[in-house]
Amino acid sequence: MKLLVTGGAGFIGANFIHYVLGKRLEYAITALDKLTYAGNRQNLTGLPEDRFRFVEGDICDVDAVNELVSAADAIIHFAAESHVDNSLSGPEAFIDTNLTGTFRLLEAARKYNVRFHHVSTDEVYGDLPLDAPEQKFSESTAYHPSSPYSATKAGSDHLAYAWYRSFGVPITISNCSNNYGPFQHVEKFIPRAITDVLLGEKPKLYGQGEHIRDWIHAQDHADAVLRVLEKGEVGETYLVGADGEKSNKQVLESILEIMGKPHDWFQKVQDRSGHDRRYAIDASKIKQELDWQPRHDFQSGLKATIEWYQQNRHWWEPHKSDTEATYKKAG
Ligand code: NAD
Ligand code: TDX
Repeated sequence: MKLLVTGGAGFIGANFIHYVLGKRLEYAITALDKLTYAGNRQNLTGLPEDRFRFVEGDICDVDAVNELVSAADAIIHFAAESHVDNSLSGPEAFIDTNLTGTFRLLEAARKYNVRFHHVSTDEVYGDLPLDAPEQKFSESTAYHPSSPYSATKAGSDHLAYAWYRSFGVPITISNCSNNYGPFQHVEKFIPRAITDVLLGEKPKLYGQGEHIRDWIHAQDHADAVLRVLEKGEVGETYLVGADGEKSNKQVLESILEIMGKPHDWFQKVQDRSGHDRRYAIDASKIKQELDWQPRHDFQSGLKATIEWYQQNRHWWEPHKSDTEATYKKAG
């Protein structure tokens, strides 16, 4: 099985490649990645040379995409501009990569009749109220994205489905909740907070910290994507989550406790514009139909993630000051 993995040098793409090459000895992977600020070639070291190849390139580049897709059995499409805050300060790159890039890949999949798995997010459904814990997103929830990031991801989901219905491209889609784990860029909440504490800075909580995210370890997400690729039904969407709902304040308190700081050792900062209140996934379909289960529990996964950032300062330290400068510039 020859996979083309887009965005393989990013957080979840890299976790997926390590997971699959370790678990499936009959698989070979080519990673296509533009190496934007979010991509890091170091995420893909130590992989078997006879089964892994890295290509630096853009998913919007028709020739590069056609050449790679024609040689693949399946595309796993992770590449995206992925950070909500960046989409508020500069949405254009999100249109280019998330919409035009997905379109280019789908056209190549159509031309060469290649299986296409589209990796998406629960943010396409908008948000849920804080005071209705019984409400969760499911495959039948209406799309209602709120940020430029989630709007472009929603658009890319619609393109994938349309290429199935209109042209018969064999697609599947997965919409996952918030991931954590090794290799996550320091712009995101959990790594930003961990690395702040490691540098002796108080971590930042947006608003009052009452917003809720549904956390899943990136390796559990990787396992779900592999399951959908191998057992999923073409044309179907699968929601992926691990029943990991926590408020941002609870997450921060757990990080501070594990790192030996007082539970109120954080600073409240200006809230995100249009901040989604709560995400929560009902993952019954993938559990029942594809026999998938998450394996990591949040507390031990968080502890291991903190240890990874403690042990890999060389990986994140060069990017920390640029990231904080970007936040400062955006206000
Ligand atoms: P990331 O930002 O860490 O990685 C994205 C990767 O895509 C980077 O390596 C980057 O260089 C590459 N890339 C960007 N533009 C490209 C282009 N034009 N051509 C080729 N490569 C390009 O993102 P992530 O957190 O790993 O997310 C991966 C995917 O999973 C995204 O599609 C995202 O929407 C989705 N997702 C993420 C989460 C999460 O919690 N992080 C949750 C659900 C779904
Ligand atoms: O410093 C911070 N302080 C803070 O309170 C940062 C960076 C974030 N936050 C809050 C905002 C969110 O409520 O923490 C929560 C998580 O923020 P992010 O890590 O930016 O993630 P989120 O906006 O929820 O989106 C993530 O999950 C869904 C990924 O970035 C997306 O790619 C994915 O689709």
